[in-house]
Amino acid sequence: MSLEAALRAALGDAHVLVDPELRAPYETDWTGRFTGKARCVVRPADTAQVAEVLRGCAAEGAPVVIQGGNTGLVGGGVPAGGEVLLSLARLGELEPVDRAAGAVTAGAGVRLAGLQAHARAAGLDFGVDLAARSAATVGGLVATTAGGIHVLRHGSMRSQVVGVEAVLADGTVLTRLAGLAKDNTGYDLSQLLTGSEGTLAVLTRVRLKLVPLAAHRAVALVGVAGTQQAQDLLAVARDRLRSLQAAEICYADGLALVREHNRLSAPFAEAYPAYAVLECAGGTDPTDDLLEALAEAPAVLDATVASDSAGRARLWAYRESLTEAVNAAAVDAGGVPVKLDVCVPAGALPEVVAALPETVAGVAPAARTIIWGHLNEANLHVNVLGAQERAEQVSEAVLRLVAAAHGSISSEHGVGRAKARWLSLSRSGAEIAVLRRIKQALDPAGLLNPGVLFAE
Ligand code: 2HG
Ligand code: ZN
Repeated sequence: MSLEAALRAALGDAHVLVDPELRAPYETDWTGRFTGKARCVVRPADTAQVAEVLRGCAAEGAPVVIQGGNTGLVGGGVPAGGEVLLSLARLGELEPVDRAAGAVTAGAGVRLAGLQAHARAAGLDFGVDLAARSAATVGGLVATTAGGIHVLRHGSMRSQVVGVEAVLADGTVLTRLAGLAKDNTGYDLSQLLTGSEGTLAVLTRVRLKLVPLAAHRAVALVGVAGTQQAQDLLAVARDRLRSLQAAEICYADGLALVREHNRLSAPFAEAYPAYAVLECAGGTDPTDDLLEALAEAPAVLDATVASDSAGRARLWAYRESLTEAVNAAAVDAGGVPVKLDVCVPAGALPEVVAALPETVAGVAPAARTIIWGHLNEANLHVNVLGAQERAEQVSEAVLRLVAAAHGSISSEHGVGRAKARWLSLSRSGAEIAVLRRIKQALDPAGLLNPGVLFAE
């Protein structure tokens, strides 16, 4: 029996897609930059079916690429060519919130927005939030250690994961979902698989910690003179605002793109070189505290604050629409953006931001570099327009600049295929040797996400 026939017998005809038209939506990433043909797309319904798929693929030595919501930005969830594409979208089961533990168990295919709504209905919240919330799935968020806008307060995905269920490449199911607050019984497999980008196992269910639900929120959009001033503002906000949960930065060029794409009015009478978005949340209304902190921060050139939900969404839109606005601008110009996600030491942030446009121009003179990011973590999203043909050179130049500043070549999007060849800029030879030994131990035939994390 062919692998496809075995997969059909296991999953049903409707969930093994071989028709090119049906496969197509799975074969290209959201930005249009990464694309490849899958041998077939399989859509298992539960852990047992995932195990059957992996046993079948292992028997034939067929490589597998794993996909959640297909919102990844480093090509880690789309085929390079010829793999079985394992979509976890149907693993959408959400267990009732465990109020005693303050935790919930979710299937890999549960969407972030669904998880948030589920937690909120039980009077709790989920600690991670990001703009792709309506499509990004829990499995992918764990696999890439996604960060987002609330890392300042709650940490990244890694801090939320207290247990996982996963299937190894040979079909073995590992279930560790108890999520005990203290559990000191050897290597922590849940944390090992968190951030492993589908290279070690397929996550099928995860146990996630929940956080208190804040009844009140306030958001400020602040015009500042530059990166250093935004950091000065952040220092005041962190000192004074225990309710601070987000601190973001974008610049005049990015804001102009967003305004054009979303037809938004200017937030202030004047344009400023940089903009910070601050968000506070708590059990009591944080608006007055936020206003006082802004009044005490000399870096503030102008500010607007919103406490009601429509007003907060209006201010967040200037920051959260950047990805879509940049993509639209790239598509209008007949291309796709080159996207890099990096982290630098906080003290190096102003100089790295200042050096980036010139660094890019050195290898792609006609390119436009749009930067934004998570101010508190000094996590920059470097988006380059008009450099599709020079993507490798641009990536190399930016990542070398970041490495020279003692930063990381991947902050929260993962290494994927996009950055695999530059892994050695962030990890030593000794470390990479250990990573490869772990890969070899869990996936000896190298069937899971080949080309992701480790260049082939
Ligand atoms: C964000 O923070 C996301 O906006 C996406 O991580 C970043 O599109 C990007 O480069
Ligand atoms: Zn981000």
